[in-house]
Amino acid sequence: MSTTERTLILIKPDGVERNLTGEILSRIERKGYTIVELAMTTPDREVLAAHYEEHQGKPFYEPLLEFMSSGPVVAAIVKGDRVIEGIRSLAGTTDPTVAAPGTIRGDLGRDWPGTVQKNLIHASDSTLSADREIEIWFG
Ligand code: RTP
Ligand code: MG
Repeated sequence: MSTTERTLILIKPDGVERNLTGEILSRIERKGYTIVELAMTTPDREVLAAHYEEHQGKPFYEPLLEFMSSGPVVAAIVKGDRVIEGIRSLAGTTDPTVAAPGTIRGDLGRDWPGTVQKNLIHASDSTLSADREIEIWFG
């Protein structure tokens, strides 16, 4: 049985603004995963509302959409063996303050008072979300 998967990653506006695009993509490539599509865009509300559908109504939803549309993001489709789980692991846990050292968020993420929005990277969390998110960002 093949375990090759595709996942959607976003380098969030804080990552692009801090010139960490190369560093983050490099970590993904060094792990052995392959970037198969790559785009830079400042997402509009419609794309973000679709992407963050599951979080609609939560207290952090509006600030999150505001932040995510505040500047360019890099979107990529990444391919590899068990890549969905693998990149979630590379990214580290949501809050960069407590994300494990060695992870993207743990090594590079900063503590922004009152929020964990600025955590550099998004990565799909299941095959279902990967398919859904790839469709949203790359059609
Ligand atoms: P992601 O979807 O971005 O990979 O991150 P995640 O699974 O680790 O986090 P999730 O719970 O899905 O939340 C999505 C994004 O919303 C922001 N967030 N802010 N309490 C808060 O202020 C809060 N909680 C979540 C983060 O940017 C998070 O990555
Ligand atoms: Mg999530």
